[in-house]
Amino acid sequence: MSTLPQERRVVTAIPGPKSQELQSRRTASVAAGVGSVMPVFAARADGGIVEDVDGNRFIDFGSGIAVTTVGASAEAVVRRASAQLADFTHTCFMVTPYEGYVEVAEQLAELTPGDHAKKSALFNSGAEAVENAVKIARAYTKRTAVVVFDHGYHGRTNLTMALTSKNMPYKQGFGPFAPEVYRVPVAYGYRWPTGAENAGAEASAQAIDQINKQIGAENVAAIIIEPVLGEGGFIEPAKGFLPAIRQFASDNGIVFVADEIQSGFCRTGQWFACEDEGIVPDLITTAKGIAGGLPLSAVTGRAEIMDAAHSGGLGGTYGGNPVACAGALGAIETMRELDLNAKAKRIEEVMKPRLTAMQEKFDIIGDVRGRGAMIAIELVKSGTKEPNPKATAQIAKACHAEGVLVLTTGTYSNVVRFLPPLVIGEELLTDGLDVLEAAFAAL
Ligand code: PLZ
Repeated sequence: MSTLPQERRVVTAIPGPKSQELQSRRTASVAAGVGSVMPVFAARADGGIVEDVDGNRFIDFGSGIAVTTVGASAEAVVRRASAQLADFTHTCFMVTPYEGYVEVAEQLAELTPGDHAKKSALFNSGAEAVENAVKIARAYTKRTAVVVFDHGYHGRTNLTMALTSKNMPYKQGFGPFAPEVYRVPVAYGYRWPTGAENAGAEASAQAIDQINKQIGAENVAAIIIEPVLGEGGFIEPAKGFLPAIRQFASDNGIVFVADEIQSGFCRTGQWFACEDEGIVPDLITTAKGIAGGLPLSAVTGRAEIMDAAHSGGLGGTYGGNPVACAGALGAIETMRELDLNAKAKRIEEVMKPRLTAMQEKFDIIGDVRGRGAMIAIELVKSGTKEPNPKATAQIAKACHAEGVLVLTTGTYSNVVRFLPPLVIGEELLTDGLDVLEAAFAAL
């Protein structure tokens, strides 16, 4: 860890003068389509703190959208990536391979669920991993259809926009989208019409019925699901839903793909979130937390499926870049050494009771959910389940002004999500929750 003090500190208005100056340069030179949650510019980040150019220190409840699980300047990541930078930055794995790529594939085989033979292919972004999972599943099954779920998010490229459910801001005006993508219901317990206790059985039956009736199971190459739906609002599919869908895929020769890009690598207190219901996916997509902030993603899965794509059919200039691979090996080393799965569970133990107590006090908190360090509250209008995106934006803004970096999410933009780095100190967690509670009290 660097020397960045682990304490919240607000010394200017938010944004401060230096950030404002950078913001005007940004507005003149950066495309308007690229947004930012907060108009403050980062100077340093480490542990549970992001420091801006004006010297404000924010408690990090976002981890750069679930990426800096080990912190944003973890010692092992910096050490290994720096050493690799000095040796060589790039050769292209498709030209002259290098050991780091192979080592990451070996680690993925060991850490992902299931003890079958596994292989991996590495890429740069989450969306690219998901696209490649589809390519591999199609090559293996010689089928074309892909099934995804309500509230699912899989990326911003053309195929992954098609896989993503929410129109604004991800898809509006950017079509036409890739064909042969079909969307079916997911067991969103809090909003399931007949109640959370029925959601698992009813939603899986509906999803399977739609696949059979509208697509034909024999035409489906892949079913892709996030074991905890991230951008959809931290929806944990109700109990029984994932096993039923997994079983249906097995029974029909469909490749079951777990998109663990947001939920993977210790985030939920397991190496992968699908372990909680004993799910063993055929393919798993990972990114984000895998490499301590460096751009890396992977598709890992059953060797016979992974080998179905012909030689030369998968790749890309930068896929599995050596510096990113070194970062991944450093991040995985840190996760093991600091037992970050246990840390994630501890974060849940600290956050959930506080949030549940807030729910009792503030009736606009309709639901508290998630596990490990992937926790969220869903905001509604008092006495209803009507989404409350306005209060959600107000709460986030109030937290930002007090030095707590929170993110929002959800199909209805009414969810405040908490994704702290797993190395965050407990005092910062508690301080951040105090600020959140004060924001609700002031609303
Ligand atoms: N699959 C499950 O969560 C990325 C997106 C933020 P990329 N989620 C954050 C935004 O607004 O762009 C994500 C994910 C799941 C795929 C992706 C895509 O990963 O690395 O952003 O391409």
